[in-house]
Amino acid sequence: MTLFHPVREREVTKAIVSSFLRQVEEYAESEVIIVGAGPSGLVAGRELAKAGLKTLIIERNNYLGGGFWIGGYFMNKITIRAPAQELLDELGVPYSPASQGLYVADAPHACSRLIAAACDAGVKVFSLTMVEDIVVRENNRVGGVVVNWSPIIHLPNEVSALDPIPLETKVVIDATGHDACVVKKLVQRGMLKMAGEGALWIDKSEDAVVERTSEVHPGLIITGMAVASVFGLPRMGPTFGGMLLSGKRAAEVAIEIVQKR
Ligand code: 48F
Repeated sequence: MTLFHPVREREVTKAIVSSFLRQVEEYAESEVIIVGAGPSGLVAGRELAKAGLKTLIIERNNYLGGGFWIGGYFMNKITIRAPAQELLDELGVPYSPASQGLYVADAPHACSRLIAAACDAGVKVFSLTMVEDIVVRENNRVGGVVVNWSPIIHLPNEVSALDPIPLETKVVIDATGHDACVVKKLVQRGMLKMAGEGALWIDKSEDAVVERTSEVHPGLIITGMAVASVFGLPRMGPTFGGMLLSGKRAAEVAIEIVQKR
């Protein structure tokens, strides 16, 4: 008599492979693809899935959360300015006041609650998957992304000549942070300009990022630090309210686009 139910190795293999392949097949087409699972991407994903949209997040790392997981200065703490602590209340993340209108929370707690909330809402995630290009449609509208396994991209070409996988969608959200990786695919082809992010100025940056979260090219929305990189806005250091509220704004813009299409 053993504690666990008897199971053959082949059953474990089949369970994982068939479940994964079913998900790839199902998400070969989605309504929204979010590239990057940092704070802005996770909030956008949660809002979209809550609104009933078929939403896929693609993340190149084997962990989710981006800079939200690490917090500031490798010290595992995040700061949030009012009114963004309301989102922490909604997620059930404990925090304490640091000074007037400024709150501090444990990054792993905040991040894991946000990841769980996005998953609970119905977001699907492909991790260890890197977006390496975009799919375009008429008038260069963005109609999807082209992905590959992250480790493949780091192998020399002669070893890894592997065709990437195209995934279709109605709208793509670039939530890749400072790098703005999806935007760069358009910049390389002369379809969009990118200013590069400005110097640090906390007071200016967060409002500006939320305000300028928008569709910057047909089918492409930017959120989070990608907004600062595209429009030359100041950076903000380890304060995350702007990221969270930018993610909310990106979801609102995406819902409008999907409803029109
Ligand atoms: O950098 P990141 O956390 O982006 P964010 O949501 O938040 C920025 C803050 O963390 C912080 C800040 C403000 O407080 O300055 O930096 O704008 O998360 C971006 C995620 O995108 C992934 C990357 O691994 C990270 O988890 N990513 C980047 N490029 C790709 C990608 C790519 N080509 N394909 C898939 N994922």
